[in-house]
Amino acid sequence: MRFSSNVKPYVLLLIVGTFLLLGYVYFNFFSERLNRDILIDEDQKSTSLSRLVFRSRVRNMVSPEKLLYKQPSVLVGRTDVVSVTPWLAPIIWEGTFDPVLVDNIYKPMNLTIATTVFAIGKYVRFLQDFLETAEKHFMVGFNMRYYVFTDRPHDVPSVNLTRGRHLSVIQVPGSKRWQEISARRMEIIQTTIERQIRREADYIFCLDVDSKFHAHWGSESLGRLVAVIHPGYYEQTRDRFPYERRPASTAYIPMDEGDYYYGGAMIGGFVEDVYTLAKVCQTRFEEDAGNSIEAAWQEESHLNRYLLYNKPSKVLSPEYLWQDFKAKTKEVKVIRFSGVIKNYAEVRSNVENEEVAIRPAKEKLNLVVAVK
Ligand code: UD2
Repeated sequence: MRFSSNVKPYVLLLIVGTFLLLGYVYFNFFSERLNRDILIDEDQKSTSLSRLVFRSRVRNMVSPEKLLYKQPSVLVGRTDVVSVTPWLAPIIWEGTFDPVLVDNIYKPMNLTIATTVFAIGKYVRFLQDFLETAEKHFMVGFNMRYYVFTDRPHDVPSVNLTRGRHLSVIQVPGSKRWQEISARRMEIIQTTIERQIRREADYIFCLDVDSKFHAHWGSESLGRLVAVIHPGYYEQTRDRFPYERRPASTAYIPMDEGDYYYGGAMIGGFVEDVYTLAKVCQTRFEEDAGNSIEAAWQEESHLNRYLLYNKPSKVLSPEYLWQDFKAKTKEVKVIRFSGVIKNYAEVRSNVENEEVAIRPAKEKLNLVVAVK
């Protein structure tokens, strides 16, 4: 075919335009497929299809010039604890990081941290200490947005917050079953992320309210997906972890699998990663409910199953989740956050009817032995 000389440029332009358009379509379609393929878990794949936009993003670790700090060594360091997982995620212990250096890297990023906390029924009484101690020790110097979920908004104490820190109270229904409150947290976190947190924060921590901060908890804990090792089980072998052991549950973990036993009192990371985690755990919880099964430790069991196959990028040592009834052990140099001693029978709504509900956390171990 022959073209007249003034038609040629238009045809060329048309061909180039078509190629550019095809390239654009190809890139968008396949880059998305590629991202999906990185995910391991089946349930996570379907969740990733969501087109929500999040603020969270990976940033360069820029250290200010002329900052003076102790020279890091490759030979001298803590030898009494393991500070890296077999998949090469750091395990954060006192003495494995320089708080001044880490904070100087993260603070100029002008990050906003979301903290969700549930205070339903009588648990509202724990809020004052939780918030007051958080103001002293938790992510100090960072923009903070607390999201308090409660059925008793009028009982939320007024606590003085430092500049850049805000608190929102979100009313949620109460419940007669403490197990349901614990389990429903995943669903509520998920919907609140969808509605607002994804636009308001870069990182999120979801914490138990019946706890206090006792020492520095800062930017060393920031990561894509962050979990904490439960203080009750870090010296145990995996077959003694209180994972869900019934194959009928979607939280099931066989006896010969498992890395650590993670505490349900803390999940953290990029808002997007915590959103996916919450969504997957919620879906599995509902699937179990449809089959009349409730995992041994509700959302904590689903969390452990999720983290076994979707490894956290950072693991916090039990310094970040202690329990007041437990004596400090030699490897724990500093207790940063600890669950207060509570009278389960008094604070929980339905304990008088259910033997399992009054089983305090320290007796979880007995449960495992029984299962075994
Ligand atoms: C463990 C976990 C907890 C959760 C639970 C699952 C630790 C230290 N804690 O704690 O995170 O996985 O097992 O069973 O590993 N809540 C209310 N009102 C209620 C009951 C609960 O607001 O009536 C909220 C509150 O934020 C509380 C959280 O749910 O901190 C967990 O409940 P819990 O502390 O009673 O559970 P516990 O001690 O068995």
